[in-house]
Amino acid sequence: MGTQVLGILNVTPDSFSDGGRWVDTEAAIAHGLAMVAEGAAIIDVGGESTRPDSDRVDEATEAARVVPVVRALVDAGVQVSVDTTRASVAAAVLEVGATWINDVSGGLADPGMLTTVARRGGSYITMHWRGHAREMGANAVYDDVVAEVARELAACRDAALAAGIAPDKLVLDPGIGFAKTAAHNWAILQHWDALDALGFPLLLAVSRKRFLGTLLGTADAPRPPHERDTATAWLSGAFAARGVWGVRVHDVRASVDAIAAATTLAGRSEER
Ligand code: PMM
Repeated sequence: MGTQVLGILNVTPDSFSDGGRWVDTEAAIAHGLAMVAEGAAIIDVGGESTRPDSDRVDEATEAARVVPVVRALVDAGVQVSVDTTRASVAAAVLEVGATWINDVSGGLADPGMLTTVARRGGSYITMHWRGHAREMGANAVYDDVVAEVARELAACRDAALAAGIAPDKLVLDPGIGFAKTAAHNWAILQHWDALDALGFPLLLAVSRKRFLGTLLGTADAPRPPHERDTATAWLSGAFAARGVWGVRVHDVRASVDAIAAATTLAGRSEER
């Protein structure tokens, strides 16, 4: 199968790049469907911002934001993922037909998460994580970021499998930007083979992230989030050409196009 595009649908007032735009349920559903029309295979719905320094929302608020959107997208025949670290939210959205749980804590934030997903037969994206938003800056300390991220992600993989999540329903993500500096992010991207060696499909999630703003901006002004889509799409294409399972992006059309061009150039397009 070719690289999947996961369209980001943040139903939050404060996400770093699209916060506030899709808080209204109807607007969120319409945006999800628009991303499907552009070629997204999965819509990743989030009700809690993971932006560095953001505060947590309570469980009821998070569920109230995402459940109606998930239900409507599922009813429309869309494959839905939900970005949550909470087992209760995972249970609620799997109940209304979500296929994927995208857990940025890799099962570490909520001790009930892995068994909840396993019991309900959910598919699971497990991400490398070192603490909630307010703590993660202080945790961006590594001797060898590639080796440590690979090792810690392998532990998440093993915990998910031990809890009973099916091997064919597991995807790994190194968590670009989570407890990582720009240099750490680039090192991980440059040494992606260390993640391929973990033996599972991988998700690339770089869309509009701060390290791209730093790369493209000036010393005192990073490029704003909405002007990071060309670099995001280029990375989608480059990683699709080397067989990445999926890319999680805001601008679906740009990545779909970049993936088509890059995989054709690399001779992989017959896999699409
Ligand atoms: N990044 C964000 C949110 N969810 N999920 C996964 N699996 N990987 C990520 O890197 C990731 C994520 C950051 O916030 P955004 O939704 O505003 O991009």
